[in-house]
Amino acid sequence: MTSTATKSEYLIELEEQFGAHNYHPLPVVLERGEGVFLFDVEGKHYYDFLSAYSAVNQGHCHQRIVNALIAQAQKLTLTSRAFHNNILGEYSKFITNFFGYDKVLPMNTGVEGGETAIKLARRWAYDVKGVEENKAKIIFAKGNFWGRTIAAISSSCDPSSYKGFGPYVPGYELIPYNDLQALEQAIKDKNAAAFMVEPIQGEAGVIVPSNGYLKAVRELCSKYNVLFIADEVQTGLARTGKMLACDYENVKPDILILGKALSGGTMPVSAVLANDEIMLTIKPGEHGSTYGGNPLACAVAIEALKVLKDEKLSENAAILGELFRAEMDKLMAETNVITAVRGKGLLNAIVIKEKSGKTAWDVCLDFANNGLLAKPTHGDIIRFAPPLVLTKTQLMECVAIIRKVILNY
Ligand code: IF1
Repeated sequence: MTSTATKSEYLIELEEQFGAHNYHPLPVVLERGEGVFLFDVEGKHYYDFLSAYSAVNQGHCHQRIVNALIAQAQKLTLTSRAFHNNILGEYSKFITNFFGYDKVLPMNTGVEGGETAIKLARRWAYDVKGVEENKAKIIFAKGNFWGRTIAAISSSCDPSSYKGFGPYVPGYELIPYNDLQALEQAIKDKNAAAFMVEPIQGEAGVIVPSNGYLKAVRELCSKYNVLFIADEVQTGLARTGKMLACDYENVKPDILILGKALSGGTMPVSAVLANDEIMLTIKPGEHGSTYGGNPLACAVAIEALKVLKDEKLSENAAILGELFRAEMDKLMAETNVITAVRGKGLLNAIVIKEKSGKTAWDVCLDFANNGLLAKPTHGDIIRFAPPLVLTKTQLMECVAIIRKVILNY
């Protein structure tokens, strides 16, 4: 560390020099989190408006979740699934009751949840629907994002995700999002196993489908005997103002994928939920993971789900979300910098018009200087997804920061 470099500059340089260059973070080095706040190594504090991509819906270092983590870590952390552990059964009962499914298959990351859902759908297609071996087709919506593995990028339309990583996984078909005619056309195929879709597309830029879309997806999938897989890794767990985004239309997917906030940001925990007809098609030895269903994850996930309910975080997200979008709409009317405001609950985005060479990235740098952390995506979109423990007073402080930066832009 040279004498002129700040602590942040030094730590960023270490990452640059010794870490792979697969991310382009804002130049902020964080060392502590508490509720809606993050603190950098220079002691400056920020409102977190990303929430680790919706993994910390319950707020940073939630006391109850951290306590559950510590208590379990002192007893037993991992046994693998070669043996039983005393928490997995309780957790399985808890989460299946919570969401109303027969069974859960525990995994770690969101992308593993997606992968598991697709394996289940293919197996179900062969064993139950009667699709000819190796012919099963999985349908996705264009603009989907479900992770970075080869299986996940094989369904991507974003060259920065897939380009240069081929060959890709076969048996996929892409249709436009929010297009029921295209869906019906695709799932009429006797080989169609499943339609996997985000109730709101996150990475695509918080794209909210038309009212009634999910209900119609449910009806079409039932009509043609095709599984409806909901990727609620980002939209689930109170983020959009309901426990699940699918709850807005009272629809129950055949396979539900959860991740991120299932651990309140403490460790990777994901889950795939389905009823017996689907889940029991996978037999012992046919799928799994060393860490999947580990006692630490199970203990943490139970507490993380209880916190969402006890603290009424979906209700808070719904109320504050309305207020936030109303404030952003007002701001959009006052300036020509914002061209769109969209979202549901506390999963929102604004679109920024490029102005004299300045972009959404510059806006986010300015937000950071003013004490608010948000990340641009696709060049001109800024996502706003604070922890759901945010209060109305805090939200209005954040609105003031956003206003100040945008009006000075
Ligand atoms: C990155 C965005 C969020 C997801 C949905 C599955 C996964 C994700 C709907 C996979 C992951 C991430 C990962 C992160 C960026 C990010 C993201 F910017 F791409 F859109 F959340 F906002 N399904 N989303 O959004 O979960 O395996 O990562 O646990 O840098 O790749 P994972």
